[in-house]
Amino acid sequence: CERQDRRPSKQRLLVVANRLPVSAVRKGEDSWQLEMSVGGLVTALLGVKEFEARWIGWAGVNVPDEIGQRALTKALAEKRCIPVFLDEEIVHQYYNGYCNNMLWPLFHYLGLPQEDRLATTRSFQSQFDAYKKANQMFADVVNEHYEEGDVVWCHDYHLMFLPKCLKEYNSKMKVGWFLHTPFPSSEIHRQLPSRSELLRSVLAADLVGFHTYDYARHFVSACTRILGLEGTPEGVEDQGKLTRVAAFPIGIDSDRFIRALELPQVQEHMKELKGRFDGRKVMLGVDRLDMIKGIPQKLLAFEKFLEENPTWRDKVVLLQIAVPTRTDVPEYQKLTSQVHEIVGRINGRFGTLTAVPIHHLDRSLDFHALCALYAVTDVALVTSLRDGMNLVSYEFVACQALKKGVLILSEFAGAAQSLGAGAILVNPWNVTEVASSIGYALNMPAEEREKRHWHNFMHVTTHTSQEWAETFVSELNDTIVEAQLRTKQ
Ligand code: ADQ
Repeated sequence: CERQDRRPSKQRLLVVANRLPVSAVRKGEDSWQLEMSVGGLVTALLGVKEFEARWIGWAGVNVPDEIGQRALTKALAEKRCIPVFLDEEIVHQYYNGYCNNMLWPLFHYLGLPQEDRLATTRSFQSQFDAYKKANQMFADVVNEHYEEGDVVWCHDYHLMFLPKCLKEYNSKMKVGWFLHTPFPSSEIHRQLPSRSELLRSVLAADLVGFHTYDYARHFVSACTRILGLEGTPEGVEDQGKLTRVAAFPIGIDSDRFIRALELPQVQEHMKELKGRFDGRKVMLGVDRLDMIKGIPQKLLAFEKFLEENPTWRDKVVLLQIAVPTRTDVPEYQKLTSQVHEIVGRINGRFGTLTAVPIHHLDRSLDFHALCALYAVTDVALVTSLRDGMNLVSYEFVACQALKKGVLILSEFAGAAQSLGAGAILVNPWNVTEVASSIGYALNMPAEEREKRHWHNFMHVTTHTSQEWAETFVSELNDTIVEAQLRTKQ
């Protein structure tokens, strides 16, 4: 019994991300309903089981009153979540403005905001001020809950200012920062008016991580070209302080998907889907409805394929599941209308009284329905214009042990570097190339499909989200020990 008490407890991990993994819906003055959110970060961090993890983030709602805040804090505590309360004005300027209108498009090579460039340039300073203020509010909450020895893991482009704020509170805090989007070429990053301040704030972290070696290299060259600092094989050095920079490719909890395929409710879904699409090959797209995912480009390629291959018209169906995101942003509303218009046109051109070539759903699917869909799919189409990694491609591979379907994957997704040998890589901007890849995938001999599938399956099942999180945190611990040794020398 005594021995059990002395057993080392799990290391405490404070995961700080803009959004908590749950969304809160108010049901009364002091009652809240919590729902799991959909997204890559949530999927990845579900795998963090080796640590005693707590999440710190915004719950996605404005809670101006104290009664509501107290009740929500209590409800979230049961899920090991700690809220940061942001008011509407801050959310508008920091989240909708600086994060989603400025950093998100820029980091995905879509340039500075398209709509009214001058107005955006004018509002830049107030948005950046709100960004810094919001990051400071996150830092305040982290500081309040921090205990000595904790590891603080900051996530994504929303929180680039956070490492600096945290180190100002406590220079001994172990701080890591990980970017889930691409980090663009330094030539793109240098367009940002706040380019230097952001880089310096990130460099306050002990360890900085990216999905791919290319993104890490872009970051280091932004630091050398814009800040004039020295890049070393380990990272970036500034006046004797080294910030480690490295690639940590994310993965999924592949066992969770593989196990789910055995569940009766998933088998039931699969049976229904097989019956519904009997005699037709199933193609699948699962994306958030975001411009980076290249959904219109995917649809145009499918249209071209149907145009050029009349014999396939009643033998193939494309199921496109698109979860709406950022629905209050005009550019996203425009994207939704554009997608609906293309789907309508294609179904009008190639549909019959009994069947349409595209089934498009504007909503998320529950986990079991998603697994069943992945499992019955013959060809998955991931055509992101840019994507930090893309976990949908991993999830599809994990569910394909029986079918050994084909993955068509954008060369601009980080996943192209890990699944490139098994997938058919395409340039999503080249509609002709994607259309002919669809034909190639649908006609691929079983032997080639099997070979490609096993290559990817091996990768997906050995490079999991759990391994990703453990590697990042142990690297962060090691980095700190090495830094302490260097100071002593
Ligand atoms: P996302 O842009 O959200 O993530 P992705 O990596 O593909 O993209 O993850 C999406 C997640 O949401 C997947 O787990 C998927 O199952 C789920 N999802 C998407 N559409 C869904 C739907 N209609 N119904 C149900 N579930 C759905 C960001 C970056 C990525 C990076 C991840 C993780 O943009 O490049 O891979 O973070 O770092």
